[in-house]
Amino acid sequence: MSYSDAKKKYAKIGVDTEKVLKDLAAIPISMHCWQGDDVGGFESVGGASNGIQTTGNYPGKATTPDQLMQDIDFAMALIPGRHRVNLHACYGIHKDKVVDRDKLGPEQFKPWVEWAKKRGYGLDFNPTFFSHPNVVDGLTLSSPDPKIRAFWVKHGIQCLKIAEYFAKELKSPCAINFWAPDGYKDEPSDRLGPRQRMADSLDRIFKTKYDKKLVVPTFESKLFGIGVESYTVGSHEFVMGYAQSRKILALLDMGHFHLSENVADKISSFLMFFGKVAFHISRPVRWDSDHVIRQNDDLRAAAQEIVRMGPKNFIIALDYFDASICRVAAWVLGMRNMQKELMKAMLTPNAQLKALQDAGEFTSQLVLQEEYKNYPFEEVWAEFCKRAKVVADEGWLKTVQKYEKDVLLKR
Ligand code: RNT
Ligand code: ZN
Repeated sequence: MSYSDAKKKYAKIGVDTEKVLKDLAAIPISMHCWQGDDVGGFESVGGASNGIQTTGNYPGKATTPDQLMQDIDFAMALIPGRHRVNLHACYGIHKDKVVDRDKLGPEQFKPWVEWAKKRGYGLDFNPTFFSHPNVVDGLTLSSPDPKIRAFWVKHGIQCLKIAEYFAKELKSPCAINFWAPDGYKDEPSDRLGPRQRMADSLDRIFKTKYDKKLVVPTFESKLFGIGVESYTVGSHEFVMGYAQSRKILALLDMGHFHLSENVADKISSFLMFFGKVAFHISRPVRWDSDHVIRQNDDLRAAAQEIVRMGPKNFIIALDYFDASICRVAAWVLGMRNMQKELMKAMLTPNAQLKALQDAGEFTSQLVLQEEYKNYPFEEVWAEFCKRAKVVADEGWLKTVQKYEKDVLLKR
């Protein structure tokens, strides 16, 4: 079947494929720099710790800023559309001495901004509340030690400044996501105190002046972590309550809920009460394992909700890190999978299905939901890639494998 045949078939069910091609091209996805080096960053050679865990030892990872930028560029060239890059504070670029987290500023991120400007990427940001000796007894913003809290508060404040710098320089609002690993391995005797301290620390951070049009803070919840099995300070309820009352956005990470929970179902409620939804698209396998996202039912359901409620109301960021496979391939596959699921959702006559739901026509709804899954998506995807001048099929893997042989394995 050709694209024009597919276009006709979709037109019969009221779907305008040309509009889909245009709309999908306008959805930026924030690609996480940390898939490139197992959340290592450039401060020490120690790797990720304090609630972040990667598994695998695949060769070729980026160990310098130039390598990481080069790998991101390589991946982006195989992904249709224009996208954003999501940086973490631990990816600051330091001259001779590493500047500690409480003193970071635009200076350490200048090369990233220059690079992003040249390439046309927007930048998003994250303070790094892990992989640092000031994570004491697993706590940062909620530590009972005021000095530890002060250190992390200062870090948060500096990060807001960096986010504002990104947004101003690149003329594009910067989403800055706050996630802290704070929690306890075993049952605490005081569940309230750490939460009060975390709320107070965050209040001190957000008291800083920042341009609310340019800097968009989001706050991410989590159910548990390895070594933090019994209690997380930033639980779902805590984050919802804090974000709602302070008028910032809450962020949903697909790996941060009980595995039987339907994360997609949460989106409509978030949208109603926050106006916008921030997302970490991830794939938990038995736990918050951060596997590369697949075209599975969870991703499909999330993409459907995003499309039904209008992609403009979402901040879509990827968050996974697999160190057991080629890291560049992991980026390309995940980004394309996200786009494919968004496209599938856009190619669905959502208004028609909604009307069937409202009319109580559940048989037709079920049958059509299933039958539409087999419409010629592939041709529309191929057309999308053709117009974006990237390979539509698995041919991109060979390109990555050549890059791996010529560049990655020589590191
Ligand atoms: C951790 C959170 C958090 C991190 C990144 C690196 O469980 O998902 O978003 O993955 O900040
Ligand atoms: Zn996350």
